[in-house]
Amino acid sequence: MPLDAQQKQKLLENAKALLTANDTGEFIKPSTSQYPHIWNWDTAFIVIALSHYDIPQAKKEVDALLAGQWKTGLLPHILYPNGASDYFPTPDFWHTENLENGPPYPTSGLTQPPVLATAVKAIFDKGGDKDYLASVYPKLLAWHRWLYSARDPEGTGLVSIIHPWEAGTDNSPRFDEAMQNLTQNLKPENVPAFQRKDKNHVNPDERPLQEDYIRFMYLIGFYRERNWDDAVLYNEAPLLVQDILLNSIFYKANQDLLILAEELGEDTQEIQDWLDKSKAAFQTLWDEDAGMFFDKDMKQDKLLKISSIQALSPLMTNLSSKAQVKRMVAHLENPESFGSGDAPYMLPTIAKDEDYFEARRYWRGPIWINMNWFFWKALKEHGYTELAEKVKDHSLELIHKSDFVEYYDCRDGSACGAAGFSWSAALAIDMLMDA
Ligand code: 9WN
Repeated sequence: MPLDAQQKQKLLENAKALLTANDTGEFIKPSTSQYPHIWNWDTAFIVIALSHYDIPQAKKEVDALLAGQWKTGLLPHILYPNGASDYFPTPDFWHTENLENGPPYPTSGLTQPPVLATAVKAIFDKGGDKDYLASVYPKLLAWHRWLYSARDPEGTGLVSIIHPWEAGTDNSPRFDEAMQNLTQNLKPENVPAFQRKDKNHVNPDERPLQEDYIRFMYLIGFYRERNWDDAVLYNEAPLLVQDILLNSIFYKANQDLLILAEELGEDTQEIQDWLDKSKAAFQTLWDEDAGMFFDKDMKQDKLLKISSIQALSPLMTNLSSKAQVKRMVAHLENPESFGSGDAPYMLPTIAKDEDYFEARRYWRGPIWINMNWFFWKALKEHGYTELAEKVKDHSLELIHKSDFVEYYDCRDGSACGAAGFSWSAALAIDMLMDA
């Protein structure tokens, strides 16, 4: 049942209160206990919410994130401006502190989906502050340039991830095959010693498995031994995947960056070229039989055919044909896979009829509010108003029922993962305040 006006009002107040409660003074953290540092795309989602009601704070969050940018242009996935905590990996685990072209203070050496340009555009759309825009634009451009130079040096038009954490959907079955291949010959002495802390805060059945963590840490060990050198990493990375979600988000971000460049009177040719090339390259990921786009394992030159919600993420852009849009929307409506059926809530991150589906384990099935938010917006853009409203209503109902948690069980809407999760609150705010 969709929420009534009073329930929506209360939800909005609670969502704003959660962001305030998660404010450390320096930055708003992703969750009350599990994630006490800055995460890249989490901040962007928080900024989108703040752009509706607190522009100064929105700018402060953007600036806090950009303060961790590397000299190379890399905008890292985790920033530790507040030092170590009980989160693992700790700042020193990455060995990024003494790099010549590295960050101003310890950060991770990986990146995350580039939502930030879209968040900055949300700020600009509300206030039209050109001086502020001029101060952040070069940093956004530097990050986007880095994504192409470091993660697509061959000029395919699509960037590759070198660690599942860069996709933001860590243990998704989308990466199972590539992760298994990379570690076939993995020797224990090649895995840095580590102690997980994530299971102190969250039920282990809802977190990645130990074998996933061993692979995550193996990759970090591999890269830190190579001093996070971009060229070496791309050439030697044991994992190299053209990630469909990151590339869709990047395409959208470049469209937004282009609008911002025009506002500033900057030359837009470089960005336009990125968009043209990327649009053409996306078609290499389309699978006509499945009616969706798939990630590509660059090591095996092979599409990774998993029926995931991310496989439909090109919907958030205008890069697919009308026929492709129709095929993708049909998956969202299908009660057996992503639609509302025996498991009533939308949108599970892995299709319910996919062998890998696990209702409560992290990125292997549960509903994440950021994915719902992307599809709510995408469906509106493509004119599927009713379906868009349904995805929004489900998202707000889930939060009303089970609070602002990290992810939700599509069978009964129950809570999974970390409590007090900022982006669940932030994107509810955007859904509720959308004009
Ligand atoms: C590793 C902070 C982050 C999100 C990611 C989500 C999770 C971290 C973890 O939490 O990842 O980066 O420790 O599990 O997968 O998308 O940004 O909320």
